[in-house]
Parts: sequence; C-alpha cells; structure tokens
Amino acid sequence: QTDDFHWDKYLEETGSLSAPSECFRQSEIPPANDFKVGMKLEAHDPRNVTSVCIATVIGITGARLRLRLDGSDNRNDFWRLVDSPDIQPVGTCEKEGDLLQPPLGYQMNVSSWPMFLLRTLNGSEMAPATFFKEEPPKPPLNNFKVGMKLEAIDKKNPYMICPATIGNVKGDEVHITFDGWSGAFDYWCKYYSRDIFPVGWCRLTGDVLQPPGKSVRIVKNIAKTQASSSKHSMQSPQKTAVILPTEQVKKSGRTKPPGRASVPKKGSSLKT
Ligand code: MLZ
Repeated sequence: QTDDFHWDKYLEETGSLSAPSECFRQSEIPPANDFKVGMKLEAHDPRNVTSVCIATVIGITGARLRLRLDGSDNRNDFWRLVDSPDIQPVGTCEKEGDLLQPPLGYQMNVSSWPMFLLRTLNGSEMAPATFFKEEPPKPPLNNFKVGMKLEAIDKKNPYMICPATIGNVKGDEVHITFDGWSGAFDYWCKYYSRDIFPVGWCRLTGDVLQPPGKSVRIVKNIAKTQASSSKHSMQSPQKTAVILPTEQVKKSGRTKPPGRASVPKKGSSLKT
C-alpha cells in the first residue's frame, strides 16, 4: 500500500474527534485471534441465519476470520470477529440437540449431505473452544455524535475496514459515512453494531485499514461566516459538502474512480 494513513495527522487536519471506545460494542482490548487457516467451526449461514453449518477458516485478518461454508462455492465468503455470536466450536449444534444443515446453495444432491458432513469432518482440524471469545455487552446508550470519526466495515466490500464519520444519529441508529467516498457506501446501523470500531482498532488488531477515498468533501463552515448564531460548531458534513477532485485523483491508477469526483451540477444530488 503506497498511501500511508495516520489517524493522528488526519484527525488534526480535519479538526475532528474520534468516537470514544465506550460508544462501541467492542472489547476495549481487542480479542486475541488464535485461529489458523484450515480449522473448522460451526457458523450461522449468513444467507439463511436459522441454519448452522460447518465452515472452514480461509483467512485471518486482525480479530476477524474469513470463512467459507463447507459444501458451498468460493463466491460467498464472509468475515466474522472471533467474539462473534455467529460462530461456535464444532459439536455445539449437536450438544443443543440440533442438526448441522447444508449451506444455502449446497452444490450436491441433498441426499449426499450426511455423507458429505462425515467426510468433511473426518480428520479435520477443529478450532478449540478456547479460541471463541465472548461477545462484549451492548453499551447502554447511543452516545455517538455527528462528526465523530471511527473505523467501519464497508458492507459492499466486507473485507475492508475504512475511516468513517458519524453523519447522523437517530434513536438507536447511526449513519456511517465513509471518508472520501461521497455517499456510495454509506449505511445506517444500530449504535451497537459489530461492524463499527473505534479509531485505532486496525492498528491494535493488525487488520488492514483502508486509506480514505480521494473524493474530498469541502465543508463550508457556516459557523465561521455567520458570526455565531448557532451554539453547535459541529456541522453535519452532509449538509454543506461540495465534492471536488483532488490532486490524487489525477495521479491514482484506480480501475473504478470514486463516484462524483467533480463539482456537481446545479440540482444534481450529492448522494450516490
Ligand atoms: N473497488 C472499489 C472499492 C471501494 C471501497 C470503498 N470503501 C468505502 C474502488 O476502489 O473503487
């Protein structure tokens, strides 16, 4: 990675604050990731959450596992934290009197499932129970404020954790806006979502933090031009953002340029 992104510098440059770690449903000290590639475990099928399947650890990234359901294809991999309630040691399902299910999109005839299961588990390395960590508790209240910085999973590219800003807060939900990406990847989630992390999470876990996109929001500070009619200096970046191309846009050799890397035409929407 050529871009080297540093939160300290970035927070200073953008004059912003990071969301306190108590706001998140994450351990203050990230859980250790002891899993190894090839280990098997039980996981809820992300496409059919009521069924529990056998999954194989395909990759390790920070405190997360890249998982693939046994009997499924390689186009539906998913990522889970080692303290996710969606994963458990092999044998848990049976102990609870349930049956392991074939994944949605099981590639063979269902009649072959029991034998497939037997074969896939036979001689495989199963992740020990001690590797699975307990999910941290929900913080009691939504303490996020507009403008706070954080690290968040890009749901369209779930292997990516990216710098983000709280764009809006409504009840127990927060609007996650990705820095430098003009809205295309933004989403609403619960304040206690497991997909959002405090600033510094990736550095602590060894996961990869993507640099912000190149589409820079120039935020007009209304508070500066209109004396001080408002008590709140923290302005929602969404409302006054004008997106301009930066030097890096010209330099970068991206295959897909970030959307709207130009001053939008009058009447055109900033949201992508
Ligand atoms: N392939 C895409 C990734 C965009 C990721 C944005 N994350 C907020 C691109 O480079 O355009």
